[in-house]
Amino acid sequence: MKTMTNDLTIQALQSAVKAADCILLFAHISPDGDALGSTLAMSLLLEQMGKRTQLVLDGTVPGQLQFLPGWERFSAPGDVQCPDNALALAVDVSCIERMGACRPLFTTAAQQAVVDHHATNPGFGQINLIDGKAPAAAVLVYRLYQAWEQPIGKDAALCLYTALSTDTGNFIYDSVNAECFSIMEGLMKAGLDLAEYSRRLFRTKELSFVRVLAETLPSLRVIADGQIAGLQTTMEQMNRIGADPYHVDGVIDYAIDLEGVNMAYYAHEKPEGGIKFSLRSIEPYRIDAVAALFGGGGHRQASGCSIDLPMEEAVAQIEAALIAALEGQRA
Ligand SMILES: [Mn+2]
Repeated sequence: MKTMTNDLTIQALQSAVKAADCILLFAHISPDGDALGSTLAMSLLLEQMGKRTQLVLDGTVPGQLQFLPGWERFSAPGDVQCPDNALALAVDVSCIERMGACRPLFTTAAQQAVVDHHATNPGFGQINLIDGKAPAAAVLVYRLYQAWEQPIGKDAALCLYTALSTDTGNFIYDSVNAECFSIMEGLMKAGLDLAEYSRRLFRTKELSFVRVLAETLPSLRVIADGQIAGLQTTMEQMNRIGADPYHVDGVIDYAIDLEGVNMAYYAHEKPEGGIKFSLRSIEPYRIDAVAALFGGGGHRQASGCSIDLPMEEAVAQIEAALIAALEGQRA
């Protein structure tokens, strides 16, 4: 990685911000809480410093995140004209392909910068503030507030909390460290309404999600002596419910959280045909190599891939690969 997370990078970013007339902020496709929360918190920081910002996104803001202050400010890349002397800043974007249709706009800007926390990020800006150990992009944005001695307002606190809590599974992933809680101390002091927003983020479900779940749970398959569980959803079901693609998010938990399960898959049919798989495993089991077998990727315990076959055949291939992986990894 041709990047460093140090004072020099933060200084270089500050100089680029000062020199720019306008800062275009980019989140990634299929935006999540961290992408949206960190981008919005970054724009609040820059505006507080007297800069003009524009938020750009290829996609829509999920309904469940439409409480984020400023969520409606995201524009489609086609609706944004790149101003002269603009700084393009990608936040939580692990590689340039994750910008989707925003990519030409990003590269057109006078200068490009990246603020991210994916260890695999190649550093696709001229300035790359990347910390692969940070559990969320929000951690880097918080550090910028501190480095640039800017106070955190109530809106920014909500954006940063949303980003940090969603990327850490509500503070339970391996990546959680003491810094998360010192950030939380700062956000609570800034007036974060934790009870209200933790309920919205981690308890409240959209009706379409519960309907997808109700359709999907009867498909539960448990194989390999209870160590592998799988679920599947077809497009016919999705269309009948009127669910959006993001309504499948979180369904995989019902497979991997089953007692005794070490690996899980969730097969959901894509609108254009073929099957998308979400894969999960429990430490010490790894799932990333299984995803890679089918041209996918991700993290050790959370990965994904696609197989362009009908449901039954795709599931048979994944199950065979999971059984082989389970046996290969058994001590
Ligand atoms: Mn993230």
